[in-house]
Amino acid sequence: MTRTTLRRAAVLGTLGALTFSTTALGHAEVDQRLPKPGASLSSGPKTVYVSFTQQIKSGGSFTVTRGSRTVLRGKNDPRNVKRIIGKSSKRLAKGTYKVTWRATYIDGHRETGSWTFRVR
Ligand SMILES: [Cu+2]
Repeated sequence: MTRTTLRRAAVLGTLGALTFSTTALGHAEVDQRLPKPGASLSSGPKTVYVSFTQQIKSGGSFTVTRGSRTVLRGKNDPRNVKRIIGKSSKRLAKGTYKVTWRATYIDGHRETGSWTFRVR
């Protein structure tokens, strides 16, 4: 490969990266979380969810943990392509909870995140 070819390849590579990052097609952001991060609730929730600004792929999940115990699991909401949801048959008891989610956006990027809330 000549020097010119290498330079041209580098320029094309940069242009490709710029085009991709400005388009950012399918890269979602967290939209809403229930309960809200840092919430202190007098009554335990039955439903926990995290929603995104765009559709996410199947295979999204979360765990809700209290100490070392997983008390609830969430998965893609069959009724909302932007949401991971978990429903408990009973209200969550008093305690501090951590929700840890993972999702794959339609551009293929995998993301994880977490938040906490409390039932007092
Ligand atoms: Cu992305």
